[in-house]
Amino acid sequence: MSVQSKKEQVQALRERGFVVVPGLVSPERCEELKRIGEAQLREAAAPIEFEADLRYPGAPVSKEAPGGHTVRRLLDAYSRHPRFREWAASPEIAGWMEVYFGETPVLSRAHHNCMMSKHPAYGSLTGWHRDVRYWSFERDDLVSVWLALGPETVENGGLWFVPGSQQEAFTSERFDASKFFRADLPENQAWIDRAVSPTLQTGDVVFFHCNTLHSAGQNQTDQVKFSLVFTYHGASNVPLPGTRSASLPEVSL
Ligand SMILES: O=C(O)CCC(=O)C(=O)O
Repeated sequence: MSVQSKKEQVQALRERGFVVVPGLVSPERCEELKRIGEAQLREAAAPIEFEADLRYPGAPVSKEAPGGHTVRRLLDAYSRHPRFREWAASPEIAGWMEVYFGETPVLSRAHHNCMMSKHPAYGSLTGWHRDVRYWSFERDDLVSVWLALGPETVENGGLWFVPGSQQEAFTSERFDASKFFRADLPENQAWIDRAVSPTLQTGDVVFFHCNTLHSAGQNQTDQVKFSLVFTYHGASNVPLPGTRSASLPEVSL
């Protein structure tokens, strides 16, 4: 398979709503990032989002229930460790985002900005959604970068994406009260039927648009899955004042 140029990758993202760039990060660097994540998981270093906070299907019903302290996200990865920060603001990511946005890229610390951990027991599944559902910017044009720190497959709860869904103007009735895309509607099911789950190897990166419908299953293996995830927007697309999106200082690349 021929290697796509950055411009081709950006074009693929525009057309399909996501693009996988294989082997962008070396196995050694991934191993180091994963080890930091494992250590921080052991220390349960705050800020943390627990599975029991969200209670998606498969999650413990409360922090007091068995598995109640299963971590879903080590939050504010940017501030957690210099190695996380280096990746988030690395020249390869800054360069990629500049090609996409055509202006100075900015890292949002209010969204994603986390080490995702999906645990074999008590790790939940995430229904169909658009990330932008709770985000507030002048324009719905943000891109997230998902770095796989180990293999990601359907078995261990890898991501599913609906190609082309980022361009569709779905009305609000197509989503439930929590803004999940309703799988019970036949017209939605027709979209969901097109979903694909790209298998990721260690060091592969998925770039995906904030409007792309995606979901992920539970982890059916016996290993915790780690992924480092950051979100970017163009400098002119500012977070709306007073919203959660504007709640943390941003990082201009
Ligand atoms: O890994 C998962 O369960 C899905 C994560 C996701 O889609 C999200 O955080 O927006």
